[in-house]
Amino acid sequence: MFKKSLIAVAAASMLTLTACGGTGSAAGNAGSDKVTMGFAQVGAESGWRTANTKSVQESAKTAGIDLKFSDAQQKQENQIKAIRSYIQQKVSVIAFSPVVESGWDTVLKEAKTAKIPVILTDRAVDSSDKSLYKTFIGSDFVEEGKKAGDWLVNDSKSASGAVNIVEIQGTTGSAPANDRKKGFADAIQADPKLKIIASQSGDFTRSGGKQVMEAFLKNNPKIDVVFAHNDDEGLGAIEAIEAAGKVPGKDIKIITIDAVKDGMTALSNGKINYIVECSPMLGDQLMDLAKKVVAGESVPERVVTKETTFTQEQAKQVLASRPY
Ligand code: GZL
Repeated sequence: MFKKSLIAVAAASMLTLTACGGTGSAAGNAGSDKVTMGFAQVGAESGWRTANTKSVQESAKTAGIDLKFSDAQQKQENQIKAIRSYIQQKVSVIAFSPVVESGWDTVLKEAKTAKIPVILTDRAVDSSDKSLYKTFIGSDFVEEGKKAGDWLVNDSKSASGAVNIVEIQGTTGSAPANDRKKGFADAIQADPKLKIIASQSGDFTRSGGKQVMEAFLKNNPKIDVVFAHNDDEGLGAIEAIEAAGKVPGKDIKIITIDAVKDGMTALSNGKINYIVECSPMLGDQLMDLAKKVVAGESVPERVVTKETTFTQEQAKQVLASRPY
């Protein structure tokens, strides 16, 4: 009798703990067919990230997936903590955008041991063990950097002397920063006039882009082009260029990546010269992949998002209809 009541109390306290912890449905995932997803987001550093978060949250609702969401303020240790908490909560599936490429094997092995599948979204990890995640959905960042470089090679054809480029990189160690840098550097090798004279991280933020550009302007008398790894850094660079009495888009050309509303507005106003799109609208595909993974269906190892590029003329035509 005593043993039975002890078990009953233990079970009740478990449910109470779960319920009052507000960290998930009392049933957790055991026994219910509702899919619960733990999503560990990078942060809220850019317009792209805001649009991506909105896409994930709205798509989860539409898909009937119970979403647990965390914002890591761009700190890897916070993402790892969030993933560990999702493992404790026994979610059906974990999805996250790794803020940097390295340092994930330990926590991903913990998820694997707990038999919780993981989906990488937006950014990749450099782990050699592909069994640690089911699939990676996101852009081809090398291709994005190449598109930016190819445009500059074409735009600089008629330039007579050296074309001095300054590069405002994304978050140090992140897949988009590493790969966009590589794609751009490879592409501009086509023309020896094109030289990267300075390169520094602006951490994908507008304030970071402004600070880095202020330093570039102070230390480099002749800057012809800014290659910023995202729109927000480019918009910060515009502030610094204007404060220095120069005309962005004319005295100093600007190429960015993302194509969020503020970037496209600057492009249509002639302050940015070219934008390579990087779509944040990954929510629907992510939820579809999550349901398949939880159901044990096979999914492709890699899902590359489709995206395009915009000139100033094209931005003017599409700006009003842009969803983000
Ligand atoms: C790219 C994404 C990058 C964006 C930035 O997929 O990870 O992070 O280009 C964002 O705007 O901060």
